[in-house]
Amino acid sequence: MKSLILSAIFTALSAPAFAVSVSITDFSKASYDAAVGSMSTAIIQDFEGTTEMMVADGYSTNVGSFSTLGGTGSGGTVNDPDDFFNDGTMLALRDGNVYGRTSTTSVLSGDSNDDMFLDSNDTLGIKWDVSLGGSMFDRLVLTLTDATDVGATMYIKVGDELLETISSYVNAAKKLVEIDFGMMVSSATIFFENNRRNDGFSIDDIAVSQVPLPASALLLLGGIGGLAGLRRRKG
Ligand SMILES: [Ca+2]
Ligand SMILES: [Ca+2]
Ligand SMILES: [Ca+2]
Ligand SMILES: [Ca+2]
Repeated sequence: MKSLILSAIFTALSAPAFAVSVSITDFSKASYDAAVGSMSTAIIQDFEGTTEMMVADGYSTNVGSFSTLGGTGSGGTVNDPDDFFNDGTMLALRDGNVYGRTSTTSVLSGDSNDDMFLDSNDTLGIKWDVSLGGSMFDRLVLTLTDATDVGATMYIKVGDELLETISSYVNAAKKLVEIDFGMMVSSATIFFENNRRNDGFSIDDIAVSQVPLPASALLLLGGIGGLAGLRRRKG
């Protein structure tokens, strides 16, 4: 009886205490603005201002770092001449139109020069270690373009939890992906995982909803400040 109760407690403790949810809808400026406009502080990464190149695993940005899920891309994406060295072993920052992948930023800004995006580069996919450098967040939005139009199935996971399986999107389909963590977190790992190589996709226009410090943390900071003041007076 006692062990039964204990195992029930352990089960309760090991089960997620919160529910992560994902929603995938068609991207438009209106749908994007509605999703991001409801964030009190949105930390943005649109890859503008970068230049075309392959990026090594752990490519670091203001919203965390990006790595390939492995597999060497060998499709036209990799083999077509472009203005940077590309052997298909890494993710790539790219511009223009790559087999249906384009920046979604130009749709939002109206500026056709906003043409950069992060490309899976025909590898098995993208792993994103989300981080705002220690700040808490509870929700995020990004655009996903040209996924699963040439036969791949994509699994979208947060940690080891499979949230969504997608397949058979049309060429160049632009989707708005919203992930709600259901609680404040300071880090999360998101996988866009293809079951095969050479069905490239891109992500762009990331917005992570930064959560303001809760009142208790502000009180704590106030306490620390108060202590420092006391020390100064003593000294
Ligand atoms: Ca190019
Ligand atoms: Ca395509
Ligand atoms: Ca962009
Ligand atoms: Ca594709």
